[in-house]
Amino acid sequence: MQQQTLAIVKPDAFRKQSTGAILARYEKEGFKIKAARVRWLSVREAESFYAVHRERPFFSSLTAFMASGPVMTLVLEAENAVLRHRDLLGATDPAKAAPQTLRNLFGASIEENAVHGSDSEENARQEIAFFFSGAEIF
Ligand code: RTP
Ligand code: MG
Repeated sequence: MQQQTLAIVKPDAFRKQSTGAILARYEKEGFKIKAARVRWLSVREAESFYAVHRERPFFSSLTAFMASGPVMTLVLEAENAVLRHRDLLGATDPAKAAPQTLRNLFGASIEENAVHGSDSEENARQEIAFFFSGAEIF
């Protein structure tokens, strides 16, 4: 079943100009890019996007980081896209991410870990709607 997921090239990877390499990897792995946009989140938008983590000790640091520079938000489509994308990301901590995963290749720390990916089909739907209208997804 074709499925969509939301990816965010986070500010660390965007700053390091890793965006092109990440997009190339998506295409190589068979993900179709259905929407893509560069944006600079406000702290408030980052807080709203990561609201599920608001009680976590790293919340204020995470949201400041996510608002620290431009990001690229993407809608990716593939068979079983949500899980396949999470596998391609690797573990949250790049030091623990399997070789050749995006976080292993491009992440710097447990916070500056290069890419976000939706973790369930339901969250993917919500996260895609957070950033894109239906008319912006092709
Ligand atoms: P994401 O939501 O960004 O795809 O990452 P994830 O599911 O692998 O990890 P999650 O637990 O949802 O955490 C969201 C983001 O918060 C930052 N983080 N910092 N300092 C810390 O211990 C810590 N733990 C998580 C990371 O940027 C993580 O991706
Ligand atoms: Mg998460």
